[in-house]
Amino acid sequence: MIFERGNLSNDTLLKLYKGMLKPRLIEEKMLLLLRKGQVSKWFSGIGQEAIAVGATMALREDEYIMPLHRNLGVFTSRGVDLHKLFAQLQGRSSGYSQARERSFHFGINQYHIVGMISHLGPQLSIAAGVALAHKLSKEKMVSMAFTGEGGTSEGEFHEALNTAAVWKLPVIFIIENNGYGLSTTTSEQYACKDLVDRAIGYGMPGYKIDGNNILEVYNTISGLAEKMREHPEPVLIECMTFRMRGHEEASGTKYVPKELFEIWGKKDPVTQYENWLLQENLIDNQTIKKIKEEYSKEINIALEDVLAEPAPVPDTAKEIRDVYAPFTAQKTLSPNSVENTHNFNVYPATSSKTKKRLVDAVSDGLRQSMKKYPNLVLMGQDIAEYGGVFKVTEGFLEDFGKERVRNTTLCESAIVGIGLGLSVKKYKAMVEMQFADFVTCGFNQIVNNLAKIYYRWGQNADVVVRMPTGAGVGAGPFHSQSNEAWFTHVPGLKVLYPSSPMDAKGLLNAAIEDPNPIMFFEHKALYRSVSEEIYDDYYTIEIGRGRRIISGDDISIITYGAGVIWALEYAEQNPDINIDVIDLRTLMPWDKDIVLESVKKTGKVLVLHEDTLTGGIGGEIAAWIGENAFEYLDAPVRRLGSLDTPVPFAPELEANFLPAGRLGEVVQELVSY
Ligand SMILES: Cc1ncc(C[n+]2csc(CCOP(=O)(O)OP(=O)(O)O)c2C)c(N)n1
Repeated sequence: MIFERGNLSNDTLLKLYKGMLKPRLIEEKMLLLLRKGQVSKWFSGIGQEAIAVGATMALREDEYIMPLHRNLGVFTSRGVDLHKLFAQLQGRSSGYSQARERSFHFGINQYHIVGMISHLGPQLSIAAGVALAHKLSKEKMVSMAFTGEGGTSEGEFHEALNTAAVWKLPVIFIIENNGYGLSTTTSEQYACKDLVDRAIGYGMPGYKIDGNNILEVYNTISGLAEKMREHPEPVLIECMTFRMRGHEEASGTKYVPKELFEIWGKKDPVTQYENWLLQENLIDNQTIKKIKEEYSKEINIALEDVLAEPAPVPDTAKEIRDVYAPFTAQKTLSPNSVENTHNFNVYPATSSKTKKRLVDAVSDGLRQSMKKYPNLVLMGQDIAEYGGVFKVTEGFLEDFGKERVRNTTLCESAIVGIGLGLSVKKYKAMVEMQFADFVTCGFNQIVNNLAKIYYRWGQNADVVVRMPTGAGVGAGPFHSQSNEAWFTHVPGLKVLYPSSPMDAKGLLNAAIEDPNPIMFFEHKALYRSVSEEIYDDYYTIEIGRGRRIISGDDISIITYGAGVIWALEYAEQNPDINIDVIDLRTLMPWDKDIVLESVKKTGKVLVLHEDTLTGGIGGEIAAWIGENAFEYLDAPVRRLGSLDTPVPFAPELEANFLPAGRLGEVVQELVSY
């Protein structure tokens, strides 16, 4: 191994050595504890320290890093408090995730580290999002994300690199090619010669380097970072290294040929570099011994303290509270001219109104939020010049510019991840799914990253995902689905689903104000078929409040979205039945008070939705009524949804699929029960 110091000072050379030594000593200690059963799981980075340490030290301390499971060296190089780190690893309350997360699945904003989730891939997009924030704010900074060579097979690798290249984002993508992805060899993982060659396909520079040579890692990355700060663009670096231990300690290394350990053992990054420092008289054995003793002492003290700490004591109220980032909605007092018919938080300043279709109301709200929040960035396929397929953002490009109204690549996952990266840097993001159906391609980022990140380590995800949804437009199985129930089931998300223009504008504004991740459903069939007079000024409507659309005391129809329209039509055609129609408007958290009030009034309830029946949110509402309002019921709670089939294309089949045609029958049954 040849070490080229270039113009590095003696001080830097020594710092790099100490930087590698610390994670090595921590790991050796952890392996001892593991044998004693005092650590539950350990993913070793032994033999790979030069990458995490060299790369981290090459960046400025305020530049974000997205590490993975073998990157202890990132944390130690940022000077993370060892006590808190060990408490984290031991599942103690004083750790960085309050015992909610395991191993390295946590971030620390103070040290500019975004923690991984178990899923390989998402870190790359978050790094791109942080880099986008740097570019928008004209900060001359880079971000950096790690992946193993196995992780490069994930779709997110492609999406993140492709989008970063198209948008020229200053991200350093590092592949740690350590030969194995669990037991999978590189020849079973990819068919190209070198992974770095993929950089050519993405249109970015690529470098293949010796990942065991700390000076090569440090010099390459610090040189590139310096250039990228001035001339933003992404770069791919493939660091060749070897995994000297099992995938995780319990899984062993039987499948790895013994000679590989011998070959790579001779290239150990710590001993190789140590020998070179000795040879160059940059360090002596006594100093090495002293450093090791100091580190061991620091490690032992921190560990002893942590091992003496009691196990966490659960506090259910706190657990539930921490699912969402704390937030108090802005409120204004009601001006005399405006009635509170819709649960306004921020009232419109005047009573001036214009008739608008639902699609125009969404657009109006979005435009006013863009004016109110200069840090709000819109992203979606074809949303700029084209104005989006439903024309919600028509004219936005002219008013707000290309930086804030961004046409995206066909990369749903990366775009949602970029939204999260933006919120790490205190931006707000709105991501438009072209159709709600395509959210499947961004599902992982939404349900695993956005939804859980605040609970896990306190970082909020200030992202609104707009979801043009629903059937009734003859669009077939993949442009018609109602998929809101996928998200109501995920703690950490809020799910909004307005049915009227007034609510659509006010709830969208409220969603953008709220720092939590929000799924915002807009029914495509209602976009242009429903219109009403709505307030011209900016206003917000309280999230989590349902609305009584018409009052009656024969039966309750608890519904939302297109269900509201069906219920109203039915009520109009059947004036002899007094129906209490409740529009939930928010599906998570939903308004239990208004439901209870309605049940008390009528004693007969139909929960109606367009979503397929089984597993729909209606089941949850019906169960809640059964548990909490049984004594007020005069009939079994009924549910009505679409058939449990995919959404068919032909209008006749689609009409049969949807529940509207069966509504009368069920209402009659309830009334006469
Ligand atoms: C999306 C996803 N699929 C599967 C896994 C299970 N898994 C965890 S680590 C790993 C191997 C990863 O290999 P590589 O990316 O090369 O990183 P290394 O562990 O070698 O550092 C696998 C399959 C996962 N974490 N995420």
